[in-house]
Amino acid sequence: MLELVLILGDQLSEDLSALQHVDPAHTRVLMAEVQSEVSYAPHHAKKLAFIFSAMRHHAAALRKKGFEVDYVTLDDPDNSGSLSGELERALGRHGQLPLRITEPGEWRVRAEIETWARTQGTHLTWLEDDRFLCPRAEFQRWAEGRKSLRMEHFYRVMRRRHDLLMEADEPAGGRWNFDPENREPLPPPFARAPIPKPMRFRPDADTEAVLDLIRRHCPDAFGDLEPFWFAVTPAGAKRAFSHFLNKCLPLFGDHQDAMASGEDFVYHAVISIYLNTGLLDPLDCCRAAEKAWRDGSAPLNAVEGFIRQIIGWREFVRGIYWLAMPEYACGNALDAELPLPEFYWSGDTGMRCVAATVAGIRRNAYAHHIQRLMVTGNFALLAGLEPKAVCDWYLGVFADAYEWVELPNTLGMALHGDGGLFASKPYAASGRYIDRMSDYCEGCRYDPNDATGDDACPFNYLYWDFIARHQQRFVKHPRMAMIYRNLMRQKPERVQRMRELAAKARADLDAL
Ligand code: FAD
Ligand code: DLZ
Ligand code: SF4
Repeated sequence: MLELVLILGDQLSEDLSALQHVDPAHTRVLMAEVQSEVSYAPHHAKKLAFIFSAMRHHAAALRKKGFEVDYVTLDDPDNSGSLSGELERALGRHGQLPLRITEPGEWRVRAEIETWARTQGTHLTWLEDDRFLCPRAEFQRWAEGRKSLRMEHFYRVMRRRHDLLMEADEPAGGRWNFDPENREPLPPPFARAPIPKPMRFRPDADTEAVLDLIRRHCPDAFGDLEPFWFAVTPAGAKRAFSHFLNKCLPLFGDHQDAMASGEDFVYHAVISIYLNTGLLDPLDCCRAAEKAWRDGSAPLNAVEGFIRQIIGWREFVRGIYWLAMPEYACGNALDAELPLPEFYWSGDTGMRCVAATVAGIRRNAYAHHIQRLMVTGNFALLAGLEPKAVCDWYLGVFADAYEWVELPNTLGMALHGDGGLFASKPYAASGRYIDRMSDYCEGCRYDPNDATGDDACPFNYLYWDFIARHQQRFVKHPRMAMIYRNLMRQKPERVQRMRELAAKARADLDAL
């Protein structure tokens, strides 16, 4: 009997669960470029091009394996504009078929398909997405009955389960976590070797066709479409990852939290776009990094830091997402309500750290973790930007953004909008943190050491205003006690001045 398999734009693994144990002769694969997925978030032009080009290359690879693939392009005059519309059209072509789908990454997409299948009376089989190491039900069991959900506890379970960096039952090097050794700023440019850039790929004819499609269909998409340099096949993604292993991993650990002008990537792997679409496998990447340590080509603090991000944070935030959705998306625990300033799109602000981060995002559809958390995220938290607007921005502008990973990171980790479901206290920081971890403040029109003068760094007075504004909520928090003691020690006139500056800034953020 024939079955229809829908493959979504982030399900581009050849061994996807929906394609396991199926006979190509009895399967029709459906892949569709649709307007509803293009416009549910303000996607970066490079993200759209990446997804469509990778989808087209994947369709070609499946055809080579003997699958018959219905591939609907955005140019198709009969394109219905939505995933459910394309499912309906597919049944029109092939007659009533049962449908197999690997669980989508977003609640929204699952709900759309489920509703459609119910109304159509189509038999629907969901398959677990086994590209993740921790099945959803298993995370739920792990979370059940726990007073607090902490990544560190989950991470240890995952290390043991997958036997990564273990010496018998003990963590390699005698510690589970080398985080304190991941916080070195970069030496100045004259005192460091040039930082290797991520591997770049020249667009082939299929990618060129997609670039042309994006120019025509999405002329107003945010960000620079070109130069387009992402890999769009598993083979390309593997080369990009090997390049990271050889060139960047050894220094990734020390400088994981560092930021620098002119360095959009520092020593980061730039593989989330590939992991999240299935062009790379997370466990393969972790095993390769572990091998680099065992072979002596990368230090333990780098390899542990890298593996922690993947089997720890990446799996953990996905577990949180499915545990807490759909209510999770509405969280606004701190009652933040300001609209997103225009400079999140244009980068047009005197705050050099923000301007540099947004300029990098416009170029690459990428910013590394600390830029996302401590620059754009921290500003949004301190200023009190409305979480929904901030989350929509994050979901659109990053090429690796899908809600399962974007939402817990943005709403939970950066904005504390979930009230601290998994981050015990907000990641709020003043300009001094940015000054310590970057060179952005040199040459900024604001002074990172000033919180009250005309040139005071906005992060400084917004920080103290945030602390004061949320005093009732956080004053009893044991890990914030010192901060509140610090607030009390400051002269009332100084606090008042900072709060006035904050009120003025919050009334017109685009003037900053
Ligand atoms: P590296 O720093 O080299 O890390 C290696 C890998 O670890 C990454 O590729 C990624 O798969 C994983 N990883 C690292 N940190 C996290 C994390 N906190 N959560 C999940 N996986 C992690 N990551 C996304 O993939 N998509 C998003 O939409 C996304 N949105 C974010 C929003 C905010 C506000 C913050 C603070 C973080 C967000 N992250 C997101 C996590 C992280 O910033 C990116 O995964 C990382 O910057 C990707 O770049 P990289 O491949 O160079 O990562
Ligand atoms: C992100 C995205 C975009 C922009 N376009 C498509 C598309 O046209 N067709 C498709 O199947 N998938 C697309 N995607 C990825 C989906 O949005 C993704 O599968 C869901 O966000 C679930 O993670
Ligand atoms: Fe950013 Fe403040 Fe430093 Fe300017 S002084 S770069 S605004 S932290």
